Amino acid sequence: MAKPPLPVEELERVYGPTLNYTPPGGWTQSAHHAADRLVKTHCCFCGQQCGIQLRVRENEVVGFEPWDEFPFNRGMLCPKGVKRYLQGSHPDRLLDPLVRTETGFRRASWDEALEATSSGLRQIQEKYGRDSVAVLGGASLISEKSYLLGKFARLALGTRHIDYNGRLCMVSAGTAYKLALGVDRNPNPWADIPEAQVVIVAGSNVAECFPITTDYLWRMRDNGGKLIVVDPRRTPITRNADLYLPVKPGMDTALFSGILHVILREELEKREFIQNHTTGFEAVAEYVKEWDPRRTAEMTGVPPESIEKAARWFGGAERAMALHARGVEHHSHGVENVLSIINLCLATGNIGRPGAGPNMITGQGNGQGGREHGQKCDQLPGQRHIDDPAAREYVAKVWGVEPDSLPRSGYSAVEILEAIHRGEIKGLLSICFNPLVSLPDAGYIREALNKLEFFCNIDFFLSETAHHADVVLAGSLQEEEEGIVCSGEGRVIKINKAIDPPGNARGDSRIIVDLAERLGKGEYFRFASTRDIFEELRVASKGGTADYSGITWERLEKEMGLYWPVPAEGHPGTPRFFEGGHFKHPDGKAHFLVADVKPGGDPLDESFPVHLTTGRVVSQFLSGTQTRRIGPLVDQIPEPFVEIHPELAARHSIANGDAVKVITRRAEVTLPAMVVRTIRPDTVFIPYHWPGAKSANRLTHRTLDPRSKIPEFKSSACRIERAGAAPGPNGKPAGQLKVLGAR
Ligand SMILES: Nc1nc2c(c(=O)[nH]1)N[C@H]1C(S)=C(S)[C@@H](COP(=O)(O)OP(=O)(O)OC[C@H]3O[C@@H](n4cnc5c(=O)[nH]c(N)nc54)[C@H](O)[C@@H]3O)O[C@H]1N2
Ligand SMILES: Nc1nc2c(c(=O)[nH]1)N[C@H]1C(S)=C(S)[C@@H](COP(=O)(O)OP(=O)(O)OC[C@H]3O[C@@H](n4cnc5c(=O)[nH]c(N)nc54)[C@H](O)[C@@H]3O)O[C@H]1N2
Ligand code: SF4
Ligand SMILES: [Mo]
Repeated sequence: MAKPPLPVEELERVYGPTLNYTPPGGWTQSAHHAADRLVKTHCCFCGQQCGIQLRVRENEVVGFEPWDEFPFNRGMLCPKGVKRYLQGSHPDRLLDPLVRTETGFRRASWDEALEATSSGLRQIQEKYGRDSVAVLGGASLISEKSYLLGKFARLALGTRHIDYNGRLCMVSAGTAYKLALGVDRNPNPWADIPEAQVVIVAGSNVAECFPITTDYLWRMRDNGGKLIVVDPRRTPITRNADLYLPVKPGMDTALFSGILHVILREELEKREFIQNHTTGFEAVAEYVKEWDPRRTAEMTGVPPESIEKAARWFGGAERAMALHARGVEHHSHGVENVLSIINLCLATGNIGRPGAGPNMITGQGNGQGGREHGQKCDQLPGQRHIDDPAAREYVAKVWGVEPDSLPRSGYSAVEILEAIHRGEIKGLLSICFNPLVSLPDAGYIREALNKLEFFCNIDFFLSETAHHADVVLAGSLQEEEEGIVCSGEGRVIKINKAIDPPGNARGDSRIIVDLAERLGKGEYFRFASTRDIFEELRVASKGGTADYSGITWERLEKEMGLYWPVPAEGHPGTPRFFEGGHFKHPDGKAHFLVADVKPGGDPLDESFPVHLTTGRVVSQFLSGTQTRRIGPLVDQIPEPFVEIHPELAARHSIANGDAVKVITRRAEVTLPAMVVRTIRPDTVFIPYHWPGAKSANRLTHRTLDPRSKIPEFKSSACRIERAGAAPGPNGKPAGQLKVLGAR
């Protein structure tokens, strides 16, 4: 029985004006409201987790103030952090549970909505078996909630299938670090960055996505260090870079193999380190032999001189770092790409010291913590593997169940949607995830959502995905429940509660606990507060890789965070990993692993001769559910666009602002052209924060990295056509699209 999404007009009838809302008196007014108190906490958006003080009056967040003492950002914030406080009082905020009717949603009581959810899920399981229901979580959730959700899936539902939206984000990096170094955590604290003599930034638009990291990079350069940027686009930080390597999308492994080739040819490697602390070097050295600068240049589009210069700088430095984000990781060979960066650092002994090491830049607010305590399909708390007998035994004991009763590992996020599409999974509970906008091949994802027999979504706004739900449960914003997250540095920090959920909205954790009760498993979920959940998480993580047992909320507040592992209460925490060359594999060594250059899953051909890559802009966050509702952020960049190099534009008679049709093997999307010299002439770029007809993910494909299961968001094959001079956003000609200085 296919169920169409409910029409938006119906939602507007229930929830008043939506995306065009302006608060009475304008957007800045509430910043001037008098506040009763200030609450020290962290930004709800990216993995930098800047410290911020929320200004609170009664039960409303009315503004913010910088928190100058928090060491990571020292009061600095980006546009999203500054405006985040405007979400809570938005008229779209879900204040009641909603239940689907023939024509739209209607408000329901909690009793009715929770009963409909528990019976909806139970009936499907009774009919089709336990694994016919899946759970999707998210890495914006505090760790207490993600721990709770993992336990809920395994104990209350007994399903194998739980995964989370971090599957779209950090998993290629996490998989590669685990394979090479034995642990999935960022090795260096950010305070190390200014100490480096050379920093490579690969596949990260740091200025727009991690604005505070820009400050660390500039301090590195002020200290005399050199910045190398690897990206098909000259992103804003590239303006001050010492060397820019304009890599072709998907070709990072070739590029890093070429750089390592030159380092070995010129004998810049650190033999003693390799000898004493690593395995597998010879195979990697043999592999990169064929990647001489000429061949590398042909494959990557990076000039041979630049490859040699990068190699000499990196290989010649005492202390060098390589920071990478989704540009290298969002590929069907994302794990190889990251391994090639780790190999470079290992060969030059750049790891385990201040200013030296490979580092992943974490994306989501709790991108690191969200992948440690059990909401991944293969994981139990403490970064333990769910199929490891000792891990099963330990966690089962903490939970008071038999090890055999714990399900085994299940499908990852995209695989869950595929199983829904083929009818194997029929019921879904999803929280903090907007797959319709964020997963690749949106047309296919929509078909899958329409096939669900029962779907419950927990969110504080009605996301595009929630339009497909049978029940929407009004959950909580980050500032409405207290708990912990782990920032990109590996620093566990405290999120403080500023207000109660407004209206009849409820804390996410309470909702999940209530559902467990109604599913007859309440005895395992006797949590009166998120503090109770945290105390159990500490015990459940004890002895695991991500050991939080020595962390207390009091210590986090007093010490402004602690880097895990913290295996005992007196333990100082672990800001830097691998000091003295001690790695986390049983043999204590780092493992060189051959990173083989592989083609992408959607290859170019005559009909689709241009690379399409996707990503972000500074003023929007992820699928945009939150930031598309914040007026000043919308004004900054109102609409998506296609970045096109003037040469490619000229070939298709496209002028800046013209409507351009971008066509892939799956769909076509028409957007205004932004003609810029800052992108490779063989590549176009679209930011992905918008839904519907403007959604970049209608164009992308579902090929996954076989090991990390990450989708290949960064490389699809497309062609472009001029579709006329179209009017742009707000009725202005698209040519007047407001752009960032860099473009
Ligand atoms: N403003 C803003 N900030 C955010 C977010 C947001 O939505 N908005 N999201 C947060 C999250 S969850 C994440 S994951 C991060 C993402 O942070 P980033 O990874 O920095 O951002 P992206 O825009 O996805 O992609 C980064 C860069 O990869 C480049 N790229 C594309 N293909 C390739 C390739 O094959 N090789 C290389 N080397 N580069 C390539 C793109 O041109 C782009 O400049 O940002 C976090 N911060
Ligand atoms: N084409 C393309 N697609 C991409 C990417 C790309 O670069 N290109 N990047 C990918 C990456 S890196 C990421 S991280 C994903 C993100 O993918 P999504 O899962 O779509 O991320 P969000 O937009 O954060 O969606 C989360 C939903 O959870 C809600 N939410 C946020 N916090 C909470 C909370 O505390 N409680 C509850 N109950 N709800 C909450 C928000 O309102 C939102 O509706 O997108 C991926 N998709
Ligand atoms: S850099 Fe990230 S954490 Fe800091 S204010 Fe901006 S979005 Fe928030
Ligand atoms: Mo992400």
